[in-house]
Amino acid sequence: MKNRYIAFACACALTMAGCRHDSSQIRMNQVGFRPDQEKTATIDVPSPDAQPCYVAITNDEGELLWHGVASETMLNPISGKPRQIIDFSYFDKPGSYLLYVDNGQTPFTCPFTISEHPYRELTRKALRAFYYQRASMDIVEPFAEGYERKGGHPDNHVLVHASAATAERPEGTVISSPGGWYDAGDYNKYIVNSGFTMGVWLMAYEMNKEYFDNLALNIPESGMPVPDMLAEAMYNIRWMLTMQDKDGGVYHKLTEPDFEGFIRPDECQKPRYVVLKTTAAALDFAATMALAARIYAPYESVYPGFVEEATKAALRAYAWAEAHPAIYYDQPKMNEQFKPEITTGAYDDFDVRDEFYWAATELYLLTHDDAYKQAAISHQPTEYIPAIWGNVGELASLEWLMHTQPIADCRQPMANLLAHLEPYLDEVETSVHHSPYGNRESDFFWGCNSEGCCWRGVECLYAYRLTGDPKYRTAAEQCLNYILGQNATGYCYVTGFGQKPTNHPHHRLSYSHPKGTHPGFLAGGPNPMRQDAETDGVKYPKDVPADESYLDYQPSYASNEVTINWNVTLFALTAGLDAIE
Ligand code: G3I
Ligand code: 9MR
Repeated sequence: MKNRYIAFACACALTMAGCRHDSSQIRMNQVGFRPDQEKTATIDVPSPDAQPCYVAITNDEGELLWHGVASETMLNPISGKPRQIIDFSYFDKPGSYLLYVDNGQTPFTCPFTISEHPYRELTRKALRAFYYQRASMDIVEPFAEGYERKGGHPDNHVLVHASAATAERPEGTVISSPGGWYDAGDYNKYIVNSGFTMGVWLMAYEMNKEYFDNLALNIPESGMPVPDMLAEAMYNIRWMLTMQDKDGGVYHKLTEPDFEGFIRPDECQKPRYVVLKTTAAALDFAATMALAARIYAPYESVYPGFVEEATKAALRAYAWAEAHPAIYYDQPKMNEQFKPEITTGAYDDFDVRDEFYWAATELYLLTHDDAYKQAAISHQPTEYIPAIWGNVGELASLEWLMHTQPIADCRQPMANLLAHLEPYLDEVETSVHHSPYGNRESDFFWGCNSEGCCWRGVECLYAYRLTGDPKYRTAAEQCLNYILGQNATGYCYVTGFGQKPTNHPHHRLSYSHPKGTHPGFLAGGPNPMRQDAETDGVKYPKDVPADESYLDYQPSYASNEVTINWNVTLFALTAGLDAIE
């Protein structure tokens, strides 16, 4: 073994310069590492009995800087594919390097970098993605950074759909509901998903206030006496406020009857409607406005009257929900009763206890009215479910943990968060991704890169903030490593980043723009349900494993769309890590 090793070390030095780059067999974070961050890579090996590979690190000139041996071979529990882990954490010198691997086939190299703030630009681009998503306005230089376009969907002539008709606003009434962000790859605007997105957004601000106060985004509002990150959010919050009816109820979404074609926003001509006021929309709206009233309180001079307006809107929406506690968005049923039929995204939710829990929590934190505290406690769920657009209870639990001592009657003390995370952290040492994510079939579904991976990383950041235990910071970084390349497909799932980035997202703005794919967007990720299979030529490889059921192919909306609720978890993770001094 010793002789072979010496021979290998010599071979490295001799053959480095001529060695081919091949990141397809090395799966690692393609954006970069902090100097004192744990650094690992996953390598494909030809068989389950492959001997540990010899590895080395050189500079771009081929100078040998480090060498070592990979782990024993492990099998991916989902695909059975043999992998080894390289741990080069000890190597901590900032710079650009090559990782050299001899896995018994053709030796190959993969570039990587070490720097003080490797996630700063990714955070900035992930936030700027929301500027690109703005409806109703031109995207112009110098803010567009190469992706300028004419605005579309002024949404100043929006029709009240029959499902939302009232005596004061009968069917066909024209209202104005401009602004806000397009939800995703489509051009519609949805209150439920907007509410969840604003919750994660403003909670991320609260956790990393100083960081975001100093993060310049080059948006039109840059330079105002308000953090760019809050100015960007206000563009969507102001739209949300226009979705509240006179009775306090909130329209579920603003939408064309069926999805628009893959054309530019300024080419779109379909009529747009506000539809059915629902309990979930009212409660997500109430939580958003109560949270926003707290967060923007210091900026009354920039947004005069906003705090009072948001507070009143939140109280009215919550009261409407109490008076209408079970109005659910059931699109097929709505279409049986009302025309035109609506076939766009549903964001349907038939259990609103979690929305009552979140809205009451935010109203308690804003007003300190004990009635809302009692309401929150009465709607607390008994099990700990990771927050997604349709289950927002964890947002409330994290707010209680961050803003009050775990109150005796708040049945979800700190222990629940840590108990929820522990089984995933226990998987890292035997994970072929060296990550607390991606090791079980149930990790893969529509939007899992966000709702599974990024959000698990954000949960770890909350655990780190609440306990100070560095293992949670490491776990959050391991989740980000997965997103940025240490995964079963080898993709860096963020557009514009890495050697093998997502390049063809299901995104009308990218597809219809002469410059194509916009940077900073997180792709949904592997989804074995494959709801888009056979539509528009979407064909998955036969017998593809769950963790590889991903197509970097524009028509694949079930694995390759981009959305606001996914991007907010991406920057909540990257900013939360980048903000740690
Ligand atoms: O959470 C369960 C998981 O526990 C289970 O193991 C898994 C497999 O059965 O399913 C998971 O639920 C999935 C859910 O996404 C996860 O959030 C559902 O199957 C899946 O149908 C659901 O898909 C939603 C999709 O619309 C279809 O309704 C996505 O969440 C949602 O992000 C997506 O939203 C669309 C909008 O409607 C329109 N705009 C684009 C946007 C993104 O594609
Ligand atoms: O583009 C739509 C995407 O935003 C949605 O998430 C997805 C599922 O609702 O639907 C997409 O629209 C497709 C439609 O469902 C089927 N015909 C092709 C449309 C464009 O891919």
